[in-house]
Amino acid sequence: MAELTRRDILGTAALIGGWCVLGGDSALAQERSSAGQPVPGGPYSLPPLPYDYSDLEPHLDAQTMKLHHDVHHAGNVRSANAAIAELEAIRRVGGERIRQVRAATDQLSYNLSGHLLHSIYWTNLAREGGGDPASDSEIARMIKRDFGSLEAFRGNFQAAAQQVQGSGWGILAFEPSAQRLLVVQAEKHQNTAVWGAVPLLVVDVWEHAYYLHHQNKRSSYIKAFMNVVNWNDVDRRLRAALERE
Ligand code: MN3
Repeated sequence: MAELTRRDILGTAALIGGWCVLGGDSALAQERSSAGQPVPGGPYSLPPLPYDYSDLEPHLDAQTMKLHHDVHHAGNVRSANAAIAELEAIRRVGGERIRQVRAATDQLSYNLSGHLLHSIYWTNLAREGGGDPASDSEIARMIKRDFGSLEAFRGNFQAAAQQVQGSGWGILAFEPSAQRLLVVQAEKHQNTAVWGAVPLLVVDVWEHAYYLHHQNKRSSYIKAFMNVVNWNDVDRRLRAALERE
């Protein structure tokens, strides 16, 4: 029992420091051996891209897609699973460890939000995407109702994404209590969000999403993103959200 407790505490300390120590591997070795892989046994896993890395070129380049999915998103998955394991370890040794709980909860919010948003981002894109949503789709109807026109929505959405302070996301969401669409921002992955709102269309405006191809020109990347929006996926997400209500 004493041994288990000591191991738990050591594991806790390692994770709090931002490192996930599994099976005695160093954190760096773990990082190298498991690139693109989730933490074994964790509740979250990295979804495969629904297309090849190069399929969205010339709008989104293959190298960016590969690094973004295999490294950045995978990192969120690993760290979300690590935060879950960390909180379990803290509870085993007594959940009153305030600073450890705070740090692990913060890591969970950041990384799980990142994982969830990236998972939507990939499916929001398609080679044959772009243009306007089908005129008879639910998403087209609600955009016109709540924003006035597709053009007004586009202006609002692109400006919100462009003006995210630092790293974050522009998000079109369905807000269930008023049954309306909203454009919101997320700073980092988890801040300035609206509780209960369901993300339908998300544009990642972290520099890792565009810097290799678009350098510092976030607006150029956002325009390129709009050229590959999979409106069928956005509409499917809206109809699923409406059915849940
Ligand atoms: Mn990203």
